[in-house]
Amino acid sequence: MTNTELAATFSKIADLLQIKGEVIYKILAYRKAAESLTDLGREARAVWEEGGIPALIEIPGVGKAIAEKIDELLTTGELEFLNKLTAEIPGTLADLMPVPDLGPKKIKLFYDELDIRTLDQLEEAAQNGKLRGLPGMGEKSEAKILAGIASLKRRKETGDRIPLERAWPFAQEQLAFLRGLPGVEAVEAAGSLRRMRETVGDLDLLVAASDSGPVMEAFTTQPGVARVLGQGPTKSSVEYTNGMRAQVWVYPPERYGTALQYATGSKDHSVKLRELALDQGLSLSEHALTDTETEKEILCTTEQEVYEKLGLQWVPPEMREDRGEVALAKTGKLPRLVEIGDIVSSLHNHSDYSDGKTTMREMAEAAIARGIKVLAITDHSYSLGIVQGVTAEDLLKQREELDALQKDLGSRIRLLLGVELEIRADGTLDFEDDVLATLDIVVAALHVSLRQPREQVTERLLNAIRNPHVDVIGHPTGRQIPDRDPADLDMDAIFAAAQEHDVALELNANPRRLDLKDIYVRRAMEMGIKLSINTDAHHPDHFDLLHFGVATARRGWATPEAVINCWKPEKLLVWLETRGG
Ligand code: DGT
Ligand code: CA
Repeated sequence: MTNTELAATFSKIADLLQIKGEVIYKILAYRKAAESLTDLGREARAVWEEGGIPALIEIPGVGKAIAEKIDELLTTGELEFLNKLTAEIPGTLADLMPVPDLGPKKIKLFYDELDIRTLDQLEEAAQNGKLRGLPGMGEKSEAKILAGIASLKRRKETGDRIPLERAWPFAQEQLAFLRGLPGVEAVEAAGSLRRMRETVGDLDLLVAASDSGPVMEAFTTQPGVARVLGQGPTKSSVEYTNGMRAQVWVYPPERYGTALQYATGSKDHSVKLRELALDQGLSLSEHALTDTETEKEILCTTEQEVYEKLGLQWVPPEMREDRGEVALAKTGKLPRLVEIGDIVSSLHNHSDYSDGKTTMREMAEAAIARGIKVLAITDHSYSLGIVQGVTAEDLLKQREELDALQKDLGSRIRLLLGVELEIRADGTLDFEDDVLATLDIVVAALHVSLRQPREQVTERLLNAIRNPHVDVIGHPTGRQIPDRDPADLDMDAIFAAAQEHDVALELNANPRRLDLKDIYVRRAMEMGIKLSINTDAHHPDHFDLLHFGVATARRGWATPEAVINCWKPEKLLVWLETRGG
């Protein structure tokens, strides 16, 4: 059982307990455990295999009761507790929980009175006017439930959470729209988008304006809004026709700092801040810091002031996930995170020698225009059937062309010839060592047979890591957001091998990949493993995706020292050379 499956089990338990009417703290414990398992940088199974129940209890959000349940699930694949629960109430009722405007009490009522167990049954009953006769229900609430089901279906089409790849550009449009409204003094994305999570539930848009009314009016009536979920003086929510949702928060400029801090979250990060504030006799809210004795308000125009008043370093939004950042900010010891301006090398790119859209020259010129100092061209090797990949012979020709291009471009950029080396289904590599030895850089990657059993797919990657010519492992887990799951890799083994052989792991900046993901970046940092942030550009425009990779790296607390793309070119070249490939 994977962490995702364990988390899904605990979420389901939480939903069912809530429908049953269980006390809230029990429900929250299951939810917290589900969240924590989802965010865990390693498989709970590995933790359990190493140290059993006591080791599981060390996982944040996992207490003794939950640890015992994980133990049972991992041992038997089943959970007696859940079996008993679903004997009392149907497990499918949990599927109704995400319907907007429908709570656990109503779900229970419909089940008790009308034996409604599934979403389809609920929709049919509402369409046929069967709900309106029940206590507390009427035509209006029935229509609301139908609208809720329609909205859920719309959201199912877009996926439950919106990939950053879609949310980010759309948010930029919305920010531009808000910025253009009269009376608006500042606009910023907040919420999970500002923290640059790989998916977002909804957009949070923060506006500084003295008069909120006209902003709210313009926001909720703009074209593209399918329905208004709520409208108030400080906060309004809408659902767009594209299925996304957004809330806009409008605060007067003098309260913008506290509002931005609040709306950015994460909730858990802010809870820590509020505890700290209380220790200092202050209460922190979205409106102000308030002295709890005198009730005097301290207004903060900027977010920096909020952190400063609490005696903290300003915490970069990407770190605000309650993963230890508040304690570090207190002692002034936050790491200096990698920034986009630190990156001088781009080490995984394609040209028309494989599936890239342009020539090496066009890629080089686009790279120069973006201030890149070292550009590696790493076309796919031949066995990847879907693209026309390079053979050993092609590489000779490519080298000649690249040499000529280098002469032409002179010191404006340093060009490297590499390859994105296919790790075949049987674990062998596309080129023999003598061919690899002629290349400046080798990025090895999996593209085929990602669904092999764990041992087999892990062994393929380990074999590549052990090859002395391989410098970087490209998009290590092979996942794609939202619909391609990562290969079932033993990440403990991958990290250990990367550390031992000093191979860099890629953080592929394409927002569809973001692979390694944040929690794995964090582990790589802890283990002293080098990271390589690359856009995997197949077109000059793709260089502009770099910021997604940098943000994900920052979510994993990556420092410029750990990212080989930030190194001085001389240092990078020496590292590549001494690695033998
Ligand atoms: P999402 O939309 O699910 O990707 O995640 P967020 O983090 O954007 O969360 P969302 O949209 O529910 O709420 C936006 C922000 O509002 C969140 O980051 C922090 C703040 N917030 C929401 N609920 C609470 C709360 O109960 N307590 C505190 N302190 N802040 C909250
Ligand atoms: Ca949000």
